[in-house]
Amino acid sequence: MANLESAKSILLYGSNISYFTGKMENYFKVKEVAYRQKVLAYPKFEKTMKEKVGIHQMPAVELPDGRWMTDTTKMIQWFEDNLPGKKIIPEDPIQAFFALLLEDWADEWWWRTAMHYRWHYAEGAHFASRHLAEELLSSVPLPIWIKKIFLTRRQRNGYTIGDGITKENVKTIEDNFLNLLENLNNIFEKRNFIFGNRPSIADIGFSGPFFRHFALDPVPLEIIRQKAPKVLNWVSALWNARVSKIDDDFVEGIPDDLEPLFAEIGKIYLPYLSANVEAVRQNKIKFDFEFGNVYLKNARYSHYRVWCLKELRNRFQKLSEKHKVQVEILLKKFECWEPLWMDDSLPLNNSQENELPFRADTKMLGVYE
Ligand SMILES: N[C@@H](CCC(=O)N[C@@H](CS)C(=O)NCC(=O)O)C(=O)O
Repeated sequence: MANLESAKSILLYGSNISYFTGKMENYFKVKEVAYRQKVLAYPKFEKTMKEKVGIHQMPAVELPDGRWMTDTTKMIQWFEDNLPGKKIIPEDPIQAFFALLLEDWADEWWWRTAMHYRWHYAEGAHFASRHLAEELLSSVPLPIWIKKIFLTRRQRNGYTIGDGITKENVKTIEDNFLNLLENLNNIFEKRNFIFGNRPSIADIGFSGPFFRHFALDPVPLEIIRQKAPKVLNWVSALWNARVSKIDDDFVEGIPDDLEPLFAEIGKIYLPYLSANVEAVRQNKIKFDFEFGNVYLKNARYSHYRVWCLKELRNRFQKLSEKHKVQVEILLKKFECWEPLWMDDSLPLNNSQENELPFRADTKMLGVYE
């Protein structure tokens, strides 16, 4: 077990409105890990991160012993292994498998939608670009209005219109979000968190898109207030939850009301991961994707998400034979089984991401590297 007891606190480097920094903060809060959030202005932050972990992205964590870490998924797994106390990854291997699948979906699929609501609408773009200009670009000697224009263009070209969203498909992206709200609201009408009255890694995963984006940015926040108020309760409940003080256990098995979420993963997310595999294999930086009601035009490829798919498969492979049978039955029921195994081999780079969370090989999307 790593020595985390130290007079020096854990440092969390990242913006106060960042998706993955918000996810890490929710994890630290729920587990009562003392941390100090710190902002290193650009370009210093980028340079330091590349030196320390190989790539630049938010957040980074600096441990009391001076080691730096990156990637919320692998950092949380590392902390779960190294922190005493109650775990947020369920002990039941079947639940753990599905909770981690939800985390992956929350991290990778909902990013584009979150960026869309923030940067497409003027209210979101004004608020976020001003915040980031003052928070991250304080040492750049330019007027704030130029920094705002630069940031808005950077985010749109990288993550919204530059990642598959067009005038024609914008409605489908927003409908997909409304559908998620309905499904989540339905769950939180019955219990506080996704797997019971106790938070799990699935809730922490969803704090990424919700805590610093959907429940903060003006346009999606108003939609949630009107259409899914229980989801707003859940955002605050998670931020205020302390696992050490919760006696409730997770519910048994996989609750029926999670089925619509897994059906979406089978219908859209896993086929999307597969289309991404093909794009990476062919070295196509941009690719089109169409499935059900959702289509993307010139979505950005991602080497990282090929690795995400490998991680999902590895988790299945590591299950005992008995649990494999049960998980396979459920994956088939949710129509996730076939798309999970669609591609025979995965185009991964040699030992890609093997050193996470202390060293990373690729950013989440192939842009601004
Ligand atoms: N897989 C990573 C993703 C981290 C990530 O992509 N963070 C965003 C900000 S929330 C970022 O730093 N993007 C890099 C950029 O915009 O250049 C994790 O889980 O931490």
